[in-house]
Amino acid sequence: MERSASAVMKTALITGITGQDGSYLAEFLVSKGYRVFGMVRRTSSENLWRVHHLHDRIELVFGDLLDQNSLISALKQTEPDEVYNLAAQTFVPTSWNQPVLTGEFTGLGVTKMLEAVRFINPKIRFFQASSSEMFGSTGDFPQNEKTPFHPRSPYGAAKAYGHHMTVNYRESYGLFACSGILFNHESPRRGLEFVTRKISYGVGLIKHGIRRTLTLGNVDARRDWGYAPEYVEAMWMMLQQDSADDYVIATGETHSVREFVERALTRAGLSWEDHVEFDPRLVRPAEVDKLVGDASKAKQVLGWKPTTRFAELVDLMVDADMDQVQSEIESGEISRTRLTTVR
Ligand code: NAP
Ligand code: F7E
Repeated sequence: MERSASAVMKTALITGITGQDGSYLAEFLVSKGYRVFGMVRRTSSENLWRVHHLHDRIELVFGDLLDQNSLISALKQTEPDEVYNLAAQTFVPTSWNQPVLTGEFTGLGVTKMLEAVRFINPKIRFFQASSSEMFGSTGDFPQNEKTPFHPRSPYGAAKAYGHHMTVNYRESYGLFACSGILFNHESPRRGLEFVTRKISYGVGLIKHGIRRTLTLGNVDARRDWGYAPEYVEAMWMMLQQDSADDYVIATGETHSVREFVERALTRAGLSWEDHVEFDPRLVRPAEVDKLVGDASKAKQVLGWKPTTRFAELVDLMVDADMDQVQSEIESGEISRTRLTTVR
């Protein structure tokens, strides 16, 4: 691929650019003057809605985490200074249905990308999107970079493997490889199956008279929820340091799913009694009861801190989904297929 005329312009390759974080990171890096490449896998129907608005500012290359040569080829084509490995099978319940595939995407995929970096250009700076799910059922609160892992799902176990491999490639080969231990982060671009978006979109459907109920599993689980655009800035900050390291990225606050639902319903002027139902099929084989992160290292070293707090996050997601449902009604886009995905 032809290199830009500008000698100072940095180049980044983002895997998972079609996902929530990939789209925000692409926007952020474009705003910083980067040449941004996104790696996408071949799909039978188009899947670029989160990055449509960037179509003339990003470039796409084909590749799949399962295919080692495609990663090598993506690095050869794009010659990046920085690689952000955001691609993964990210939905925890799916990881029990497809544990092997999750291990291959979310775990081994990291090693495949690290090997590609080592082989093509070991000077490339590498970011791995690790997860608070690695802490699982640890009894230590709040969780920091030294808290032991006890993952409670195939997803959490695969992420722990990817994290350790990132650390190992730094220690064994001197790669500039960083692991961001990211606590839950949300936005109006979150997939509809994750609980926050399921709630905000569900509330939008109820408010517009399309649905009557929101059906949920364990509403007592507690999470540390932040705002996704702020988390992608932390990823970039990690790769701008003099040395590579690992950082917890979190708000330091924990709230239950119940609190999220209550705030969302209140925002829309709806009540729990009329609209929320429990479905035992949504309860997981093993739950992570409580997560809360301590991001003081990121604050001290990177100068990163979260600004969007819980109530503001819920409100912005509900407001966005009220508008989203309204525009889907107007365009006729609300289809039976779309509704069945939000069980
Ligand atoms: P997401 O919206 O589910 O996006 C996942 C991305 O991975 C999509 O672009 C998807 O492509 C891509 N992908 C999946 N399998 C792939 C494969 N085999 N080859 C190439 N691409 C593949 O996830 P997200 O919320 O943006 O999360 C980004 C990263 O941060 C993930 O690694 C996630 O595990 C991690 N993380 C997220 C959170 C959070 O709260 N959001 C917290 C901790 C860690 P398609 O569009 O083709 O499916
Ligand atoms: O569940 C409970 C559920 O699916 C949050 C991913 O980005 O963050 C995410 O994983 C909690 C769980 O996210 C429903 O049992 C109740 O306790 O939104 P979630 P997650 O599992 O925390 C981590 C950090 C990642 O790395 C992952 O990639 O909500 N819950 N009722 C429900 N969850 C869902 N999805 N649907 C329900 O109906």
